[in-house]
Amino acid sequence: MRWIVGDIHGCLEQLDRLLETVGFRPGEDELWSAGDMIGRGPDPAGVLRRIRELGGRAVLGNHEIGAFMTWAGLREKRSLPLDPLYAATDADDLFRWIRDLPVLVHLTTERGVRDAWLVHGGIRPGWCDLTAVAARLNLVPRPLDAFRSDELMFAAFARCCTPEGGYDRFTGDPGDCPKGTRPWDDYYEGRSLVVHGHWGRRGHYRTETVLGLDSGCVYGGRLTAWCQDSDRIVQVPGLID
Ligand SMILES: [Mn+2]
Repeated sequence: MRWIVGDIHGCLEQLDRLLETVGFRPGEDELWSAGDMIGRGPDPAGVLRRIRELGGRAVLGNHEIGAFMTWAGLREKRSLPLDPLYAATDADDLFRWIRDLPVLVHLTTERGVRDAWLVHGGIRPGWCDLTAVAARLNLVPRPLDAFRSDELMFAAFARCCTPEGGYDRFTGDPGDCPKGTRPWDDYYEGRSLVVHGHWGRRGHYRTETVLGLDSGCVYGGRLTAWCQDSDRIVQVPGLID
């Protein structure tokens, strides 16, 4: 079974509870994170280690990008909850792993269930050939300046946008998008399912072609996972202050 987990944000206990709830079998089942494994929550290093020890993978979220830029000396430190990660004895190893994570991934399957594209933020208007976009975004090794490319930033940061792909740091409800912008998925015309995180205020939702997995775990909402094989959603309670 392939499980895709929404924004974890350092909530290791909730991740472990979710894995236990779905009966995750290491070595047999496959684990993906929709990005923002870290940031805001209590145990960023623990979450990264857990995902790696289970052979899991992830797409880059904006919090991984920010943390990496800080670690690489390209940005000032902004987030105290990430201090334990920067101080971890295996920080170099964890950040090397983050650096080369993909941004846009086609999760194909031979089991007769629906293919899906996984991205943290969204699909930019005008991206028709997602395979070509993914080839541009998923560079290994990723050059440092690639972290600032317009395409990578959109994929990891956007919520509402203009028809031309302009966006700002809006974090509110989809119905309150700034003037001239709409949720990015309003412009999405592909037929493949897109699975994404990043929009905690929107919560878990699903349309014919889009599946949102960020249900605000770190804000006391829920941690949500989708099983691609069985098309099943499982949720566990989020962080309680
Ligand atoms: Mn995010």
